[in-house]
Amino acid sequence: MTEYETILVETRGRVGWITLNRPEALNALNTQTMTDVVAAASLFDADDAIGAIVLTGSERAFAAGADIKEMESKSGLEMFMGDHFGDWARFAAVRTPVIAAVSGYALGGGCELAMMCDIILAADSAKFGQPEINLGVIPGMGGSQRLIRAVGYYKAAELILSGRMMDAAEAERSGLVSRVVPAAELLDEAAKLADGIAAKSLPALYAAKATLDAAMEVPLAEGLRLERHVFASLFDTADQKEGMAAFREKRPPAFQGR
Ligand code: CO8
Repeated sequence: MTEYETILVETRGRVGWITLNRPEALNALNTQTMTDVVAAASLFDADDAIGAIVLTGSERAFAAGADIKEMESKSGLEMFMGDHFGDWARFAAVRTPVIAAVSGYALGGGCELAMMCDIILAADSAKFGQPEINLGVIPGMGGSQRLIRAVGYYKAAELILSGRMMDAAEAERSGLVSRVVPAAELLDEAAKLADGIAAKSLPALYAAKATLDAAMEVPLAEGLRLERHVFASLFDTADQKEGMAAFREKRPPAFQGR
């Protein structure tokens, strides 16, 4: 089992769980956290026995941002040449569906990390925001791009320019969060959702995620073309035959991931 410094990692059934674990810093994301999360997510992603990943934090904080104390003294050249935090792109690129289970603060890089996931489930205690403007900087892990796609230009502009936090209800109304649940039920709800997803056909999950990702980037006609090709390609899987036979035979499908 790989050793990690800043996260806890566990496999439960077909779900890989990653828990950010720097309580002394409200799970602020330093370079080691990035290394740990990317390594753990990559291992889960390479494992066909894993059909979903849950990323969570503590009750008080999902993550209160990038680690300000680690960044404070760096020069622009150091940030640029060190590609500081660039490796998070590898986390965003995992093919396995990832659920962010957010309780407490998801600020700055914490909000941006949640937005690298496919689904954001929030406790009613969750608080989202991009407060970088208060530090004399701007979002640097995707916030200025992904938040607009999630909540629209004007809401994103208000949040990024003012640094204001929004609560879970506002985040749900805005479309950032798929569902808000009582804080005490967050992990159970995340487990239920993840177990359900992980029981589906793995090739279909990868395909669905790939087309969802493409929708964020490509023009409609190109996205529709991709969707048609990917849809057709799934008819070469045993899982498609099983899924449709199970429907006809009125029984639950038993997917094999091929
Ligand atoms: N970095 C480092 N340490 C932190 C951070 C952080 N982001 N957030 C909290 N901590 C530490 C505090 O310093 C404190 O440590 P100590 O006890 O040693 O003083 C401990 O966590 C507890 O925090 P507080 O005492 O402040 O707790 P409160 O309950 O009073 O306040 C808040 C909670 C409101 C969340 C407050 O801690 C806060 O405002 N934190 C900073 C939030 C923030 O500004 N986040 C954005 C950071 S910048 C960023 O994310 C940029 C991302 C892009 C980087 C890309 C690089 C290329």
